[in-house]
Amino acid sequence: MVTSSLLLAADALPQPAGRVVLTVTGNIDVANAGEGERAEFDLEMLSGLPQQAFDTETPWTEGPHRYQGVLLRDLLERVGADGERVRASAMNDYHHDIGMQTVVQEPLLLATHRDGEPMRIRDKGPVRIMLPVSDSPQYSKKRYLDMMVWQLKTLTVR
Ligand SMILES: Nc1nc2c(c(=O)[nH]1)N[C@H]1C(S)=C(S)[C@@H](COP(=O)(O)O)O[C@H]1N2
Ligand SMILES: [Mo]
Repeated sequence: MVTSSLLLAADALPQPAGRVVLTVTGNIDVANAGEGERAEFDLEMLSGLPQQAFDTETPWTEGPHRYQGVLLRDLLERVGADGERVRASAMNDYHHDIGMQTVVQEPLLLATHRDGEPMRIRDKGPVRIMLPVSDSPQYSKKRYLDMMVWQLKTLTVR
């Protein structure tokens, strides 16, 4: 990729000390692995980014829970992502493409904590894309439910 002023201005990413829970690849300016191809995050690095939280019910859980993490848009900004869409791929074969306009407009959260606790793989973590379903009926539509990728592993910016 061509060196841009964005790259010069961006802070380098540290190396993950713990298990890598999320990898960002594709059209990014800030990387820490694979000869500048990948940005790898452990839980502590994700927790060190600006945190957002909301309480919401979901079609899959009983009662409201508090989800906390970094907004997808803030994470993509941190790695200098530039593209039309981002592919969210899970540990299983599920993946879903989210347009960059949706990323900017909607409060898509990379939830790492539920009710203050890290989400285990069996809780559909350690990273799950969440929306505040209780805040708007639109988030219960298939278009949005499909974005709530659980056991998220990789984000690819295209
Ligand atoms: N990793 C993963 N995330 C996923 C899916 C999936 O199959 N795998 N299904 C999507 C769909 S279609 C819906 S409706 C919601 C809820 O799926 P669930 O009912 O299996 O929890 O998760 C979304 N996220
Ligand atoms: Mo679905």
